[in-house]
Amino acid sequence: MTGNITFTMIKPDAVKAGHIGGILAKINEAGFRIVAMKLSKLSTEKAGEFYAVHAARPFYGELVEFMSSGCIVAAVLEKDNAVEDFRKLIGATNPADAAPGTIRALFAKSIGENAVHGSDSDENAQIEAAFHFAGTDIFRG
Ligand code: 3AN
Repeated sequence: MTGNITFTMIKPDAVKAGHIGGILAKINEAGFRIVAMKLSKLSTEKAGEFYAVHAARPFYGELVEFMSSGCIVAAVLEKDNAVEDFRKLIGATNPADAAPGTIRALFAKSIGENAVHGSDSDENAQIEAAFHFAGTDIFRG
C-alpha cells in the first residue's frame, strides 16, 4: 500500500457538461493514483443512503434529487494525505468561494451542483469506497 485513500464522485452537473476528462486530468496532475473507477447512476434510494448524514439539512431533498438526476463517475484515489490534499484540490463547497485553479472554481456551477464530492475523513473515505466498490474492484499499492 502506498498512501491513504479518498473517495470522489464527479457529479451529474459536471458529467453532463462534459468535464469528466478535465477533472480527471486535474486529479492526475495533482499526484493522485486512480485505484478504482466507474460510470454509474445512483437511484434516489442509494443517493439518500449515501447522504444520510445530511438528512436533517434543508437541502437534503434537493441534494438527493440532483445526485440521482444523471450519471456520476465514482472513484477511489490513493496518495499520501489523500483526504486533506483532495479537499484542497477541489476547493470550497460554494464555487464562489473556491480558490482559483481548484476543481470547483473551474468546473462547478453552484453550491448545490458543485462538480465533485470528496471524503471529509479517512474513516468516511473507507465507508464511501466500500459503498460503491467491492474490495476486489479496488487496486491499491
Ligand atoms: P462538501 O461537499 O464540500 O463536503 P458538505 O458535506 O457540507 O460539503 O455538503 C455535501 C453536499 O451537499 C455538497 N457537495 C453540496 O452538493 C450540497 N450542499 C451543501 N450545502 C448546500 C446548500 N447550502 N444548498 C444546496 N446544496 C448544498
